[in-house]
Amino acid sequence: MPQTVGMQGGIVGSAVRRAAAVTCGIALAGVALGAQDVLLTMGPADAATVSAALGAARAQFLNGEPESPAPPLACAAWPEAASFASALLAGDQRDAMAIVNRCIDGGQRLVDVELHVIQPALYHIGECWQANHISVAGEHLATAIAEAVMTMALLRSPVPDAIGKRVLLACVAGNHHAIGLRMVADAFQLGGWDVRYLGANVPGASIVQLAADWKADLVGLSASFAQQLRNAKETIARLRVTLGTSRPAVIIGGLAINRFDRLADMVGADAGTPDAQAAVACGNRLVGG
Ligand code: B12
Repeated sequence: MPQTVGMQGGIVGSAVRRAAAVTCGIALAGVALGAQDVLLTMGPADAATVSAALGAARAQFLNGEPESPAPPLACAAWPEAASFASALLAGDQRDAMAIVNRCIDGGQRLVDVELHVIQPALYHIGECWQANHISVAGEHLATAIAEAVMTMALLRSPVPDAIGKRVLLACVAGNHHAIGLRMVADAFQLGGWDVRYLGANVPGASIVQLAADWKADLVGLSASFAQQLRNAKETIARLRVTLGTSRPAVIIGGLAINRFDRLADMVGADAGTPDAQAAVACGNRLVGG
C-alpha cells in the first residue's frame, strides 16, 4: 500500500494516481447521469456550464481515458503530511497527535497545520480507499483519529480576541463530509469569530431558522457532490425570502465547489472559497470583520 504523500498533497505512486483518476471519472460520470435535478433548478446558462463539465467527465470515463489528471488539490502538503497519513493508516492516534503537537510546539498555527498536514493526509486516505488499498473501516478509523486530533489541537490553541461577528456553518442536506467544514469552523474561531458549527447533513429550513434567531452575520455552507447543489441553492433562496435585506452574507465551499468554477455564483452565494484559510479572509471582507 503506498503511504507517501507528495509535496503537492497528492500520492506519489502513479498507479494509484491513475486509479484515482479513473474512479474520479466514474464518480463524475455518476454525477452526470444523475444530475438532471440539479440542472433543472438552474438557469439555462448555468445548466449549460455544469452540463458541459460533467458531460466531458462522463465521455472521458466512457472512452476509458485513465491518464487524466487527478482533481486539483487546494493545498500544498508539508513533509509532516506523509507521516500523519501513515499514522492514520496505522490507526495510531498517539502518533498522529504527537505529529500535530510537534508542529504546534514548533510555532505553527493550527489553521496551517490543518491545511497543510491533516487535509492532504485525508485526501490521501480517500485515494487509498478509492484504489481499494484500505477498507471502509480503515477509512472510518482514519477519519475518527483526524477528528480527535483536531479537537485536541483546538483546545490547546490560544484563544483570540473576539471580533464581534457571528458565523453559522453547516453541511447542506445530503452532505456527510463534515471534517472540511470543521476546519473552516476552527479557522473562524481562531480568527476571533463567534462560531456555530452544525456539522453534517443539516436541513435547509433549520439552517435558516437558526441564522434568523441567532442573527448570524455570515452563513457558510458545505457541499461535496453536484446533487447537493440544489439543496444549497434552495437554502440560500430561503434565506433571501425569509430575511430579505437583513439576510447574512453566504459563502460556500467543499469538494463540489472546488471542482468547477462559477458554482458559487450559480447557487446564489456571495462567494465561494477553496479552503478554510481563504474562508476567513473572505468572511472578513464580506462582513467587515
Ligand atoms: C472521510 C470521508 C468520508 C466520511 C466523512 C466523515 C466526516 N465526518 O466528515 C464518510 C464515510 C461519511 C464519507 C462518505 C462518502 N464518501 Co467520502 N470521503 C472522505 C475522505 C476520505 C476525506 C474527506 C475529508 O475530510 N477531506 C479533508 C477535508 C479537510 O477537505 P475538504 O472536505 O475538501 O474541505 C476543505 C475545502 O473543501 C473547504 N471547504 C469545505 N467545506 C467548506 C465550507 C465552506 C463554507 C468553505 C468556505 C470552504 C469549505 O475547506 C476545507 C478545509 O480547507 C474523502 C477524500 C477527499 N479527497 O476529501 C472522501 C471522498 C470525498 N468521499 C467520496 C465518496 C464517493 C463518498 C461516498 C459516496 C461513499 C459511499 N459510497 O457511501 C459517501 C457520500 C456521503 C455523502 N452523501 O456526503 C469521494 C468523492 C468522489 C467525488 N466527489 O468525486 C472521495 C473524494 C473519496 C474518493 N477519493 O473517492 N466519506
